[in-house]
Order: sequence, then structure tokens, then C-alpha cells
Amino acid sequence: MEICFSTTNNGKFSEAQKILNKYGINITQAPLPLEEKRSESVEEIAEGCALRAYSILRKPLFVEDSGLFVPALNGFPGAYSAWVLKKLGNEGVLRLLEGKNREAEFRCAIAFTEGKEVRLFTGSVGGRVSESIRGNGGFGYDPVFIPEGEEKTFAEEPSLKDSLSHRARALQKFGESLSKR
Ligand code: ITT
Repeated sequence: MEICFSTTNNGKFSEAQKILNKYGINITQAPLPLEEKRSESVEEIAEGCALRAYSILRKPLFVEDSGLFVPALNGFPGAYSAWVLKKLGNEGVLRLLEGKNREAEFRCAIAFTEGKEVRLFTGSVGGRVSESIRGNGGFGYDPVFIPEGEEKTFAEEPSLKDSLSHRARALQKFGESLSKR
């Protein structure tokens, strides 16, 4: 089976490729710059983007919206994660968290469509924001995120992401559902 993954993020694409291959699913990348609906919900954003991507590509596809949610910042950067990373970087996020509770959660919503309905698959991982930037692997916020029960950041130990990241968890549900068809 071959499905298109509409994303401009190569890190997301290679993680998805690795996991979905295990379910016998091949993916191709369409880096469409999709405008995202303003919402605090990764599910809502992903759903809207899936329909927009389908109106352009007209073939079975999925998109994925994700973000880092920090309760001490009322969920920020959340749905604004990509924008915050571009404007403030991981350094800026560390500064925002000085003296605050560093608990955080990554959330991911995959939206799959073949044109009519949109099916959603979600995943999350709890953890904390590190005190400093650590590691060279992964992408985005990986150098500052330590998953629950671990000491290393995702960037120091990217293999952790294959089993327990928000994306891996959503992709596993997606892969299982597709392989049952
Ligand atoms: P597309 O929308 O084109 O897929 P994007 O990078 O803009 O790519 P999002 O809008 O979903 O993706 O923004 C998510 C942000 O959160 C983005 O800055 C990512 O780098 C970051 N992020 C998402 N998953 C991550 C992960 O597994 N590790 C580190 N950072 C992550």
C-alpha cells in the first residue's frame, strides 16, 4: 500500500516512514505549505489540513499536526509550536520556563483521508523540559524534551522516539488500522 504524507518537515517524514514500513505501508512526501486553521487542538488543525491537502492532491493522504504543551505556560507553545521554534528557538523556550514547573507533553494528531471522511489517530508522551539544550539527534524541540522515566533528551537518544514518542504512538494506531483493511 502507498499513501502520501503531506508535510514540509523531513524529520516527521523519516520517523513516519520507518514506523509505517513495519506495517507494509510505503509513504511518499508531498511538502505542501498548508495554511493551518487557528485552533488550540492538534486534531482540529490536522483535520482541516487533510481536507485542504486532498483538494490539491486528490489521492489518499495523511497530515500530522503536533506540538509541545507546557501546563505551566497554560499549554503554550501548543498549536504555535512551529512558530515559536522559528521565532524564539529552544533557547527562548528555556528562558520562558526559568523558575517554572518544567512538566510538558508532546501531542500528535494524524488525519487520514481518501476524500470523504477524515479519520484521526492521536498520541501523546509526557515528560519534562530539560534545563539546557542537549544532543544532536532528532529535530525541533528534541534537544530540550526528556520523556517520562528517562534521563536523556530525545536528541541525545533518538531511538527512544521509535517506541514512545507522541508520533510513534499515533503512527502505531494508524498502521494497525490500515493493515486490518
Ligand atoms: P508540517 O506542518 O508541514 O507537517 P511543521 O514542522 O510545520 O511541519 P507542525 O505545524 O505540526 O509541523 O508544528 C510542530 C512543531 O513542533 C514543529 O516546530 C516541530 O519541529 C515540533 N515538533 C513536532 N514533533 C516533534 C518531535 O517529535 N520532536 C521535536 N519537535 C517536534
